[in-house]
Amino acid sequence: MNKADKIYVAGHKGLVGSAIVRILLSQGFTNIVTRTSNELDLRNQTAVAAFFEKEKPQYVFLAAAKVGGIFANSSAPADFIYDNMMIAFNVIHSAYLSGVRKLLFLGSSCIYPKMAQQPIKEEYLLTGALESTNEAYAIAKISGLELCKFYRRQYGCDFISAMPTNLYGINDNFDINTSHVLPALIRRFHEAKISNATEVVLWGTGKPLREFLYVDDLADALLHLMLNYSDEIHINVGTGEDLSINDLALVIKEIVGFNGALVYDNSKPDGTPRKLLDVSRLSATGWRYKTPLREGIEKVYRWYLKSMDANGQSME
Ligand code: GFB
Repeated sequence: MNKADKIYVAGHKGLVGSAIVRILLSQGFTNIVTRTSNELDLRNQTAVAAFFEKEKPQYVFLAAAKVGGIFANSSAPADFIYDNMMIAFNVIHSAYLSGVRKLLFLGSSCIYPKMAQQPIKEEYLLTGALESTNEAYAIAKISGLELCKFYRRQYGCDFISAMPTNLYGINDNFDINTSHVLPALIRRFHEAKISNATEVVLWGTGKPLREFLYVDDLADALLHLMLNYSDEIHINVGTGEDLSINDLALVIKEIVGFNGALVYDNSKPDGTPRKLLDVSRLSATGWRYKTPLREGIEKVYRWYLKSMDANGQSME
């Protein structure tokens, strides 16, 4: 990939897409094409085909998706399967038709079988029942991964897939209902601190284990894979370490400076008990994550304090 090659980052305003743009700019890639969802609805096949025909990008990072935490996924499954299936199929097919040199598609660790052996190897995909709370999202993402594989097999497309673990970072979604756990807890503990609340309510039991990768480390891995990896099977991207939701909450509680109690609302789902990725395939290519969890959370909280208003909305 040359510095002047045209690179389309689909989903450039999101957590992952904005991190990909940051690293491309920092590495001197100057020809980056982006479109907001108002400018280009990736669910619209005709509009996507016309965009690719006109722009003819040489490389594509497909980071656009409808994403959300366990509550968002379980409350809007039809939207999650339809939007993510249409985005994946439209972009991947148009990339093939317009002769894109290389495309990177993003899965997610939550699409592995709910009770997969831990740590999860890439080969475990499609070997067991899915986690019910995000089955819709998982089927759409699995379809995207398989599409990349079959377009490589039949048409020789250099389309690769990465499988990131749970992500966090600046420019995340902090909405109390639709966000993932880490940003949700930053907001909950912050609001509890400034309102002198005596307790913070968390969902589930706090027992599930989760692995968290700082989003700029993910972006570094994705660029590394775009430059160095070309094969059918997807690649896990994570830290190889996990912790319980309760332990995560205690770290965030301390960083934010909240001194009240933690209370668990067992009426809310725990989701899958564990989804630790086996990252040995990625490690074998020479990549390793850089940002320790505590350092990453401190970075996000500093960003949150200067960037978010009282309603958890970005002021940028
Ligand atoms: O991050 P999260 O929503 O998604 O939930 P998953 C992780 C764990 O944190 C669950 C608990 O056990 C939640 O019950 N939790 C505790 C909370 N308090 C909260 C809270 O205030 N908000 C949230 N959101 N969780 C997602 C998939 O699963 O993983 C998505 O549903 C996506 O499709 C994502 O792939 C990466 O890690 O359980």
